[in-house]
Amino acid sequence: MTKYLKKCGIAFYIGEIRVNNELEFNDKKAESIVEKALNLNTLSRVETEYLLGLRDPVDIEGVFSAAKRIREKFFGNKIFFYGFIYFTTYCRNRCTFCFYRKPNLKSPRYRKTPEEVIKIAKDLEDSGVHLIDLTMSEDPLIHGRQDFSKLLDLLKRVRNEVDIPIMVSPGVVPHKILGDLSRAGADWYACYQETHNRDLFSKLRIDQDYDTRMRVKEIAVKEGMLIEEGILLGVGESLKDRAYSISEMKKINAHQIRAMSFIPQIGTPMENWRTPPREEELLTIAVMRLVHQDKLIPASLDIEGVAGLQARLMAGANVVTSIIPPQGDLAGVAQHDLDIRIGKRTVDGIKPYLKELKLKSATVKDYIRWIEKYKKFSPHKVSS
Ligand code: SAM
Ligand code: MD0
Ligand code: SF4
Repeated sequence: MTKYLKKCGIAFYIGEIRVNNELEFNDKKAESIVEKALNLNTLSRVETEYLLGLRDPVDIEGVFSAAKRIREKFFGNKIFFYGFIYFTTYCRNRCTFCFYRKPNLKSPRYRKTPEEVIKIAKDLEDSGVHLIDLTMSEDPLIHGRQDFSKLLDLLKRVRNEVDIPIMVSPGVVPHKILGDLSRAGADWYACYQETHNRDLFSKLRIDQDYDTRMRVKEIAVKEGMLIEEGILLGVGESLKDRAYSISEMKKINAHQIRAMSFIPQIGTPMENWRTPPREEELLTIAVMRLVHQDKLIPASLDIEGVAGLQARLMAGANVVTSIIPPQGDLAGVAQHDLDIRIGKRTVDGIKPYLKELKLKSATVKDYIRWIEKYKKFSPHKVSS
């Protein structure tokens, strides 16, 4: 990534794009749309698509600068960190983009014991993360048998052992289980649609139902959890599709929204696809910030590792996700081993990159305050 992000005085270069605090535009229409967002007005889908289509580095730089200003307005210079625990990689599904799809013999398969997960969660908490993300593939031992007791027991045990919020990313679960997850201590339910184009969805998430995957997020909110929604970039979607997704995320009131570049995976039907230009992910993050101003937007370490972190933060992201301890023998999703073994996907590994941008870690209290503002009911108490 240093190939396209070079530090140079106070400005940064991403490809040809200079990132600083100037709000300069060649395109007057883009400028007026960005001003509308800076004045806290909601952008239409057409305006969102217009910004996503910008290609002049000067205009893109202007959008990044505006996104950074908006992040500062709502979050100051504080960034949140998420620890990632992918605790079972066995999956019953066949998503075409995913390394862990059932028929793939090339992906590492493992199931971590509850004791292993608890140890990793505690270590992550000690290292300074603000949240533990318990992620699983749709493991046939759980989803296949529709027996979620293992997941609920694990969640309860982790809840008892750590004092920071918890996200679960278990795939689609029955509605009744969402209430159980909430009561067992899950603050967040993450479930990414990948796209809001139904035709494309059916090509990506083979034999899965679009409406079921949307509805489960609605129920999760009713059950008191915050929700994360996300899209993949470079999987055959148009700019219109991306803009539509950004508006659908607003419609469901997602509290955290993400865009991740598709990374081709060996042994899958999409292994020969190209990964999209990174500039597109950065512009999508920035436009998401303009539209979803006060929400959480990840800079995932799972796409380019630490090398891609600063560019995503400069585009307006405010959460570093996919922090993985080196000792746990754990995998990432899109980059199953990038930077993990060498200990760079850790809180200590990323802090210097934040410091260079004059950003810093939020406190756990800051984070809990944020989620309490949006949660219907919360077990977390912040004194003072
Ligand atoms: N199995 C659960 C599910 O599908 O909802 C949760 C984990 S799933 C592995 C998490 C997310 O990783 C997917 O929703 C997708 O957005 C992302 N992902 C998977 N494969 C990817 C790839 N090749 N490139 C980029 N992102 C990917
Ligand atoms: C990430 N690999 O944050 C993780 C994952 C699941 N909730 C998150 C996609 O990039
Ligand atoms: Fe399984 Fe999730 Fe991968 Fe789909 S994205 S194959 S559900 S792990």
